Amino acid sequence: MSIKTVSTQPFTDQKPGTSGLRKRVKAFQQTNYLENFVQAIFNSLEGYQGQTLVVGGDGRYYNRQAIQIILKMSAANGFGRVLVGQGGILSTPAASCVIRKNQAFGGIILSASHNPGGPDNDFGIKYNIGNGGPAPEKVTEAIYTYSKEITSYQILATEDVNLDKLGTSQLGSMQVEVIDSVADYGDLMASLFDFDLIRKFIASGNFRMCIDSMHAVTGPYAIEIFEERLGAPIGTVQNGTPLEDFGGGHPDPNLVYAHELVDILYGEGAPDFGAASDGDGDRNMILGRKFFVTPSDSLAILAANAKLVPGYSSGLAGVARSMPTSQAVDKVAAQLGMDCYETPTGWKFFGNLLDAGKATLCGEESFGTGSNHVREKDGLWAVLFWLNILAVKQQSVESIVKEHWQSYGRNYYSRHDYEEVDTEKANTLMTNLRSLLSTLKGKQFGQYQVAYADDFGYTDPIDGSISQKQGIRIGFSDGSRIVFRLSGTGTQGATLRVYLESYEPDVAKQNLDPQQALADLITLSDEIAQIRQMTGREKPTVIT
Ligand code: VG1
Ligand code: CO
Repeated sequence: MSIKTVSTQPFTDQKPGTSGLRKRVKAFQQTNYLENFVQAIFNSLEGYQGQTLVVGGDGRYYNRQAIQIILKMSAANGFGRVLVGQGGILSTPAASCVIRKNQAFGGIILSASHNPGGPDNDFGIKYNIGNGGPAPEKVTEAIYTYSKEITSYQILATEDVNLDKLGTSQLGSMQVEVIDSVADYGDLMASLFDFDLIRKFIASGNFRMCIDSMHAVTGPYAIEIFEERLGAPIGTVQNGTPLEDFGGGHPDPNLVYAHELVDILYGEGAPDFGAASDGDGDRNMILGRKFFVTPSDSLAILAANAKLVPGYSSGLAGVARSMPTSQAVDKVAAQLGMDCYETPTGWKFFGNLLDAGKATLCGEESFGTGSNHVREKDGLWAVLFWLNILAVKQQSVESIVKEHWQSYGRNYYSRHDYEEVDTEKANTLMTNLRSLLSTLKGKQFGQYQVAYADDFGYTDPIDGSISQKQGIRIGFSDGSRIVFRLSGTGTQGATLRVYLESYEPDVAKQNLDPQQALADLITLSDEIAQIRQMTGREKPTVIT
């Protein structure tokens, strides 16, 4: 077994986005493309010789090949040990859990999350640091810099590792340990939630649920946790076998892509509770019988009820949400007298707040919720949190949400996505908006008066790092908002996201369809940003 030094040339497009580097599989299959990026990660790190690295992915097409390359490169670059999930499988939150539990130096997660998989679709890779969370911007920038200067990489010339057999083997002077993908994560969940109570609740027969893993990574996790540990009937988890192309589906848990689950929860004899997760298991969608819980409301409701859950019974240090996420959780924080932080989009911005003990729960409008138990958002954790609350309160999902609105008011919320828009047009739309900002304050549009208009900038309260241009916000005097930003996870053209929010304290007016409640703001967003004209689109591709 010898270490080979292979000469290579840089690619210019290896800049990590909101959550790592995401490209078409075909891009990753170019000679040296993956190798360059992995070497750029290693080149950006210091002090990892002899240390432990965690590697795993969401099981999509190219996962196994990529893992073999990463293992051989880790050995050649001097890591002491790699922990890899069996079959190459580790959900994003489970990888975070394994990094933390084993005090690993860091981890490499292979996923393009909610993007479709298969030979003609997407693949992704990201680096997580020793706290288990996504690398902060200063690390991703260093990786990008190294990727532009790279001239060679190191790899061990050796056979592939058997990823399916649990146990330890030797790769040069590095140990490879194939670990159970679910065990550590399952134990962590059991330590946070009242599994006995949830088991009794499920066994009572008064409660039925359905979990959709969308043929993505959470299948084995959900089967072990819900069916084996909590005793839910076999078949509670549907689409529970991870497939390389997710069965041809789009593993994004929202009302559009998780339609199979939606049809069940809105159909005849619907169960009481439904949930779905995304490709890599960090997102969740929560449904009651004929009832959808918006992710922003879900975060607020978890925060308001945290004391009912053993892992959070002593209260929360604070909460944090990404800027475009609705302000529902702010209301809870104000009432409970805790701090609420507003960060840019992407989980990497929560890491410092969690490490410093300033926030306990965090969330994003994009179906992501999590806590200080790991450093990633966590889909099944959110499902278990809901189950724990339901088991304690013995109420329906709908009545819990409606009671919440009665106490705190309702934040009507919706996101409109315009996918695969021409990149130049999308950039022009944003530039035009930016140049309007200084003229908007105080302007009246129908019933709405602009209270502020800016491009969101964030200064991390812990390390002082600054992130600019994180989304354009237009806030109105009645508390409603429109936010515009371009996606940092797409792989084709640009995706414009328009986030709309209004606040309704009057219980009598809390039962509108959000699209209806937000209709004026939707019209206004087009008037201000000229969306239809600039994108050439009559309507959004996806509304969540
Ligand atoms: C999207 C979401 C963001 C989320 C990110 C990664 O990013 O809006 O909230 O953190 O995906 O989620 P963007 O830049 O496309 O808006 V995941 O589940 O891909 O790891
Ligand atoms: Co994800």
